[in-house]
Amino acid sequence: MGNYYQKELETMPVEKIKELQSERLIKQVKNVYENVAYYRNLMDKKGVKPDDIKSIEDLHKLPFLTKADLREAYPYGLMARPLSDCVRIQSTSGTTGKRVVAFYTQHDIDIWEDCCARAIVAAGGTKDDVCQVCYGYGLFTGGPGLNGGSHKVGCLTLPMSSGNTERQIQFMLDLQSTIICCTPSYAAYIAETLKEMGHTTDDISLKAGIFGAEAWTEEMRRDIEKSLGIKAYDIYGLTELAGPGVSFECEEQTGMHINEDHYIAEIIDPDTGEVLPEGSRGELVLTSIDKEAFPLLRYRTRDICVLTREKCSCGRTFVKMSKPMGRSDDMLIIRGVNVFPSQIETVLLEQGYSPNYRIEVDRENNTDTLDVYVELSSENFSDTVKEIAEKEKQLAAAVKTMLGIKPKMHLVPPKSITRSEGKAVRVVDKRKLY
Ligand code: DLL
Repeated sequence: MGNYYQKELETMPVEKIKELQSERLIKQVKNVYENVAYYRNLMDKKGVKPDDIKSIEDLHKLPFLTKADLREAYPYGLMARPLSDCVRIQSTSGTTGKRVVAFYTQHDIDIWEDCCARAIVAAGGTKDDVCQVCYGYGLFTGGPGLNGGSHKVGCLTLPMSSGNTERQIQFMLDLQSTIICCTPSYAAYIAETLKEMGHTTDDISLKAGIFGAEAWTEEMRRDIEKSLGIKAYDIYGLTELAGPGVSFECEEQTGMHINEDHYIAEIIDPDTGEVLPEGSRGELVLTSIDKEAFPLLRYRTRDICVLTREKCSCGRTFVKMSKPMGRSDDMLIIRGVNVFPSQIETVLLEQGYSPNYRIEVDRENNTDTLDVYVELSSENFSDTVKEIAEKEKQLAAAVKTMLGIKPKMHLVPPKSITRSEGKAVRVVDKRKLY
């Protein structure tokens, strides 16, 4: 049996969870129908009225929401509360066109932070811990979410944000941090730097890490656990649904418990939209049943996973999701940043290049690399090496402005990128993440 932050909720009998979900869903559907014209139109188009939703068994009748809807309704079109009731926004990494902005009332912040507190307590956190948060702060949800959760648990919270790794390690040594929260790739990088600085795990006091925001394998978990001398816990979430803490791992480390008092999870066939039975592999769809400002009903996460409700030794009754096993769209997560290949294409076209390009993603020394190969036009091909190097630099800067991360650009001779006879294969992801 484990430790809980909100024991009664986290260990509620499954029947009770379902009752609570039904009750909250009915209320939420009414609320959204009355207050969100965008979703009301979707429901009307599908011929569903709030009265048709009598329990969670009726959830499948509701229309889906997708990232495309969020874009269409940007920025205020999906809000269920007036702006004056909202106290915060968070957003996905600053990319034009595909930006997602989520709104929070104080109540929404509270439940989000509770979810993060549950994750910290499940990882063994108590008020005696020193919790070093090295997820990015700002618009990204990682830093603010875990920071709030850490406060709720009563840990001494180190709001480090990411980067400046030697300083991270200095604080870790001086303040004897016991819990670290960051992306798994940053954890691996911290471990490597610790070693380079001549330290061993004996010099640090870490006991647990809470890692998420990107895919990571069991091998990576074992490496991090060994190199930092900790137990590594997975945490999942997405900006649209608040941020980290939609689900979190307990000491069993066999999947992440979804906070079912706040979210209803379904698995669908990504091609047909049909709801699949428990245990099937498919796309995760989430419904936020008690959010006020930005409640999303049946939001398609595009993350492929499996749900299981086997008895867990930790005593929690919430359904578990497997690690995401891939995506049903072409989004890549590179150094923690969500990247759509089409965003890179937009920059290339804007800068006058051809749409003949190849994106290569790999991982070297636990850091993601991004290489973009683009064909020169026949006029530009005669440029000098210096001119070409200058163009590569400009293009890399333009991509950085769009994505927030800098690629290595390679301008290559015309017609040197293999043409495809079917769907163009523009992305080669050499990382073995799933
Ligand atoms: O990454 C929220 C977060 C912050 C989660 C800190 C955990 C820790 P977004 O930037 O909106 O939000 O990206 C969401 O990241 O749809 C998944 O594809 C991926 N993702 C998040 N957590 C995990 C995980 C945050 N534990 C997208 N394993 C999601 C694999 C993850 N992928």
